[in-house]
Amino acid sequence: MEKGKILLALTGIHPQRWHELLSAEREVVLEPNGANDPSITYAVVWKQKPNLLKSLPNLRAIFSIGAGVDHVFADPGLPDVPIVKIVADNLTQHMVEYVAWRVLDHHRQAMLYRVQQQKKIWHEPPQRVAGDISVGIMGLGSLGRAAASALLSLGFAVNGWSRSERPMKGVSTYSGESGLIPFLNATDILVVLLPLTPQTQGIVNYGLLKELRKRNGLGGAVLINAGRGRLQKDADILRALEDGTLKEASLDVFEVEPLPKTSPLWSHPKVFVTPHAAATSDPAHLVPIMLRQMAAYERGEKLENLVDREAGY
Ligand code: NDP
Ligand code: OXD
Repeated sequence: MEKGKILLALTGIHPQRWHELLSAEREVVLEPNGANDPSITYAVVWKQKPNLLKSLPNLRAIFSIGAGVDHVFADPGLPDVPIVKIVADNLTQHMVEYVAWRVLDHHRQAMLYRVQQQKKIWHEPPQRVAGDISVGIMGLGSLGRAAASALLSLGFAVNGWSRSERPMKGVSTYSGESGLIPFLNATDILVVLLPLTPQTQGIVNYGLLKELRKRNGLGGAVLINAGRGRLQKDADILRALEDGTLKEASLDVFEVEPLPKTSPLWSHPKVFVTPHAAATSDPAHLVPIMLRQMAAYERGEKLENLVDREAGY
C-alpha cells in the first residue's frame, strides 16, 4: 500500500503541535482544506465537521485523538472505514493519577479539612483505612483496569462493572444489566470511566446514585466522573447532594462543556470541578503511536485498538 496523506480535522483543539509532529513523516492537510481530496487516506480527528469525512473517496481509517470516540460518531455522514481509538501509556497514567488523587482526597476527607482550616478549627475526625472502602469502577476497559490496579495497590477494595464479564485478580467484577444493582450496592465511591454510547447516555442518574452504599466509613456515597458528561444528569447529582444520597462528588466532565458559568456545580461546597482535564491527549506521546500504526497498516498489518461500530466504543 502506498504512503497515505493525512487530513487533520480538530475542533476546539489547537492543531499546530499535532500538525508539526504528523508532518515530520507524512503530508498533512489541515481542515477546512481537504474536502473531496482523493490523495487523503487517513483522518486524525477530534469532533470533525459533519459529512467532511464522507467526501474523501480514498479514506482508509479514522484516528481519534482521544480515548473516547463519541465525538466521531456524532457525524451523521460517518464513512464505513475502521476507527482507531487511543490507548497510550501516557494517557492511561494521567487517568490513573486523576482517579487515585480524587479517591484519596475523598477518603482522607480533604473537603472537611479545607473547611476546618478556613475556620481555624483544630479537630481530628475518626480515621479509616483504605481497605474499609469499596471503590466501584464503571467501565473496566483500558483506563478502568489501570485505575483498579492502582487502587488495589493503595489498599482499597475494588469492584468493577463492564458490558461483558471481565475477570481481574483482586477485583470483584460484575457485568451487564443484571450485575449493575449488586455492583452499586457494594460500592462506596463510584468512579465512572464508561464511554458515551446510546446505552450509557444518562446512566448516572438519581435512581442509580440511590443504589450506592451509604452506610460506610466515609459517612456517605461519593461520585467521581471522568468518563463523559452526558453519562450523567447534572441536575440529578445536585439533587442527590442536597438530600444526602451523595456526600461529595468530583466531576471532570459535564452535560454541557465548558460548564456554563450559571451552573450551581461551580460553587457547590461538596463538588470538586476540573475542566475535562483528567487525562489530556498529548501529541508528543500520541502522534508516534498513530504514525506507527499507519506505517504498519501499509505493510499489511492489522490496525490496533479498533472501535466496535456496533457497540459504539
Ligand atoms: P475502553 O473502550 O477500553 O473501555 C470501556 C469500558 O466500558 C469497557 O469495560 C466496556 O465493557 C465498558 N462498557 C461500555 N459500554 C458499557 C455498557 N453499556 N455497560 C457496561 N459497561 C460498558 O475505554 P477506555 O477505558 O479507554 O476509556 C473510557 C472512557 O474514558 C472513554 O470512552 C472516554 O469517554 C473517557 N475518557 C475521558 C478522559 C478525560 O480526560 N476525562 C480522557 C480519556 C478518556 P467491555 O469491557 O465489556 O467492553
Ligand atoms: C478522551 C478525552 O477521550 O480526552 O481522550 O476525553
